[in-house]
Amino acid sequence: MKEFKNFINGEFVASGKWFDKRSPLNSQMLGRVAEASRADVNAAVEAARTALLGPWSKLTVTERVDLLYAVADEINARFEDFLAAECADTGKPLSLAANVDIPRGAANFKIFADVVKNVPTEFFETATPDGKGAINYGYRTPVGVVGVICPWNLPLLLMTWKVGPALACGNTVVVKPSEETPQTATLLGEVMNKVGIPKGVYNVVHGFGPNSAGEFVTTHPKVNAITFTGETRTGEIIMRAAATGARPVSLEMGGKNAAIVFADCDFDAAIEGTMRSVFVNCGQVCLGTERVYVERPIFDKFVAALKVGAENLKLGLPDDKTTDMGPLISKEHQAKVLSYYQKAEDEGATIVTGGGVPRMSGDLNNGCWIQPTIWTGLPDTASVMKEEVFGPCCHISPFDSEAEVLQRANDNEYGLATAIWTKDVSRAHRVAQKMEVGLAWVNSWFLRDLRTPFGGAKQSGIGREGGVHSLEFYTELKNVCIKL
Ligand code: NAD
Ligand code: 6OD
Repeated sequence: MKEFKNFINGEFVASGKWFDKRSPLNSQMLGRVAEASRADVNAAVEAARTALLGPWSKLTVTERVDLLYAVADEINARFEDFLAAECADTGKPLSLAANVDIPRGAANFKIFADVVKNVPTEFFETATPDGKGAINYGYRTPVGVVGVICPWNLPLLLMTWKVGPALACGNTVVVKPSEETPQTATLLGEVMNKVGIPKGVYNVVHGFGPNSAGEFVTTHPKVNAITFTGETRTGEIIMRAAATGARPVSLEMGGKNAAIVFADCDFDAAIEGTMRSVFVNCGQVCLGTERVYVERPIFDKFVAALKVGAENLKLGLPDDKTTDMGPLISKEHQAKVLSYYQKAEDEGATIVTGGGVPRMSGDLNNGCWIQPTIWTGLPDTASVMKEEVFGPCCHISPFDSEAEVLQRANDNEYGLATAIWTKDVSRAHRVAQKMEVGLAWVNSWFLRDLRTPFGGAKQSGIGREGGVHSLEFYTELKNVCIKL
């Protein structure tokens, strides 16, 4: 039986309590995971603090960024190991993880190494009454030990999206991966040791949220800042924990994203993009579309085309090259998504396709499979129009005017992302600017440039990460004023 241990001060450790990690494909045991005790978390924070003040702080910026480049190169050298671990934990297709999760896991170290190496701070000359003047310059220092709390949907990508900039800025980290996806964060410990990252700079503690590693990390007084990705309700709890000690938080949280498809769009591109934004990763992407608004003249044609696309998706094993979609992450999440499928039906939806659990072969029937699902006919007040499902499903509604669709699309407590499909450039800008979101894509979806600000509006998040914006969270910016 495989064992996934905590990684504390450069050592793989377990203190006695274990929990099971099962495959989402068939619920078979994949291995057991060491649950970090409070003492383990204390040890991880202590190791991080010692490294922060010790060897990590002694490196020059060039030495530090060279090490982060080596981390990225070593992830790429062990590409197949990371790929196998990520697909085993999540059940996602190899083709997806090989193109998105693992390359981005490596790139997240390089981009932030480059930012830290190349981005200057500010400088001002100030006039003084004696005529001699003063100069001011900005000087960045690390915030300290950063607690990194991660979700399960893109485990390596989302964890390194935070660990990359944190380390580049000279911080040390204590990472709490999702209990559903322990493997790639653990494997990264081997990479850190191999390339010579000093002990204690990168620590991993496994476990759950309340009364477990998540709570122990976020309430620890020597964790100086907390960066979190996950559900909005969890983010609220973490924000409350961070209030003790007035510690900064960066929160990347849930969404209920709308796509807006105008009649003048490139129809095939809009269908291709919406297929991805609804169904990729089995709908488990925070940026994913769950509400589709289509201008009335092309509504019927759009619904028919998306139905064909959804019905052609092949559900299957990660290593089958013809697989388009894997299972949901867990039985618990499958039950949650199915409860929304039931609510949609109870609230009067027309089920265009899907709506249940597919028949699989053999022991796959014990897995967390779900049918790609499309609804029409619901009012904007229905549960699946308001609440995040986080599954491979969407509702499609017709609209008649730009003003109407803007009002309806914005009428939601979340504000993460949107995708706007139109050939009218002026309208594209107008609508993108009026959407109450952190990320607006026009004629595309999830097209990423890692130098750009990433984050959510309203209940989808607090703060922006990406490029220079990450420096705002992962450093203290000090002003040094020198009287000449
Ligand atoms: P989750 O909130 O259930 O869990 C996220 C992490 O928080 C896990 O590691 C969990 O163990 C930990 N946790 C739970 N309770 C905690 C507590 N009380 N104290 C400390 N830690 C705690 O989220 P999830 O189910 O893993 O992920 C899915 C959610 O994440 C969706 O809502 C999705 O939209 C969101 N998400 C957002 C983004 C973004 O960039 N905005 C990206 C990916 C996922
Ligand atoms: O691309 C990214 O940097 C990012 N944070 C993606 C988030 C996807 C959510 O599931």
